[in-house]
Amino acid sequence: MEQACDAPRRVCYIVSNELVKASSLLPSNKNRSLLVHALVKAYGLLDPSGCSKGTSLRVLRASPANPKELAAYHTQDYLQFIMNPTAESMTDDSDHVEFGLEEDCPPFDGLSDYVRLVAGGTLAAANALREDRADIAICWDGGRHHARKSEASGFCYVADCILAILTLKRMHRSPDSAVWRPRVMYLDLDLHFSDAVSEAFLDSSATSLGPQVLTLSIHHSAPGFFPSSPLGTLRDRSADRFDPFTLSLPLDRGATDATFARIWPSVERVKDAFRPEFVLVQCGVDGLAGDPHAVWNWSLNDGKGSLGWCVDRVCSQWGCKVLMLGGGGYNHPNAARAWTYLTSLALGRTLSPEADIPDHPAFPLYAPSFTLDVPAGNAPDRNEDAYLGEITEYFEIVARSIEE
Ligand code: V1P
Ligand code: ZN
Repeated sequence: MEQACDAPRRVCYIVSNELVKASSLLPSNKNRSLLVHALVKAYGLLDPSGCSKGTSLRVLRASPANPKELAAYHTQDYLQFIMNPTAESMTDDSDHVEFGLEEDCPPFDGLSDYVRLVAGGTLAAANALREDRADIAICWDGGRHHARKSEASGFCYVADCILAILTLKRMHRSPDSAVWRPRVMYLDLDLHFSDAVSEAFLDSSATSLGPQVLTLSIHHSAPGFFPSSPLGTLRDRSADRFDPFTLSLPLDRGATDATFARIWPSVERVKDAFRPEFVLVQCGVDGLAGDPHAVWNWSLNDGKGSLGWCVDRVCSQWGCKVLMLGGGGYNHPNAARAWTYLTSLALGRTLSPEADIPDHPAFPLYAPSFTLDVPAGNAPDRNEDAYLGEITEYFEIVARSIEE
């Protein structure tokens, strides 16, 4: 069962056998990529014939990013190391520790292909938007928001979000020779704070030409919860170095659709103040109910405030070009459900949450519901009304300072 959507849109979806193979080796998410793209295909979402009126779809292959593209952010030392991790370099010296290739980010067979293909996939999506070949571009294998210039961190080896923002913000000369400096909003919905992306653009707005990038991360924050960073808290607006273009919206345990519905007007208030041309949405799905983190209690498609509702607002109401990336999500069948459902929203072919999962080789993994919904559970929502009111006031003041 599908609902039609009339808004004309050109959607571009990034996938290739090489990308799926490489992503499926990621130690934190083994085989997730296979499951995700298999479910998207099983619903026929990539069949051009299934497009509703006014929507077109292009499936783009991800080709590996070249060294110059990676060096737009990463250091040569880091690239050289992760592109050639030999047994000796991993054991003989402490470089792998310096570059973060331990604990959360162990080296793995296929790492260099993985890095090149994920960056290549996200950049193909960003370039399709930048060159006005698409209105919405999707790369579910991207969204690696913890990787730094010269350090892998939190299951992230390549800073594809940052590379995409750098691409989207690049100056453009239009046919009439006017210079265009697009504004890019980065909205991160992952359970974890987007530390590396937020740090990369902190204070970058202080140029005479005005700010070009605004980052807003909605995430769980608590002592000891990864990643610990002062930037991930509700930051003191009166502090000397407060940057209204680097924003955090921390939520407590148990966040439900009702909490997201309550904070969403603040997100849109900031968006309206900043007036971005491009929005990059990091759609990490580890805040959904059923994720092994068991921190938030967010639904995929129960209605207002659900992840699907929020992403649909961005795609349908914001009037921006949208880059949708993946991120965290450790209940792999639920990640596949979520990104399939979000793909259907982007295509204006919203799948019914009650839709039966189509028969395909991974079908048994969708037991016991065999449907596309990810409903909330029973955990209590610890985000109190007073705190959410404080958030509303805080973001109203921030939005005014953005408008100044
Ligand atoms: O908590 C930590 C570090 C390890 N230090 C001692 C503290 N790391 C987390 C990393 C979570 C990364 C999330 C990535 C994303 O944002 C998407 C891009 O979702 C961590 C966790 C955890 N539950 O927070 N590492 C591990 N679990 C882990 C578990 C088993 C084996 C290796 C790492
Ligand atoms: Zn996460």
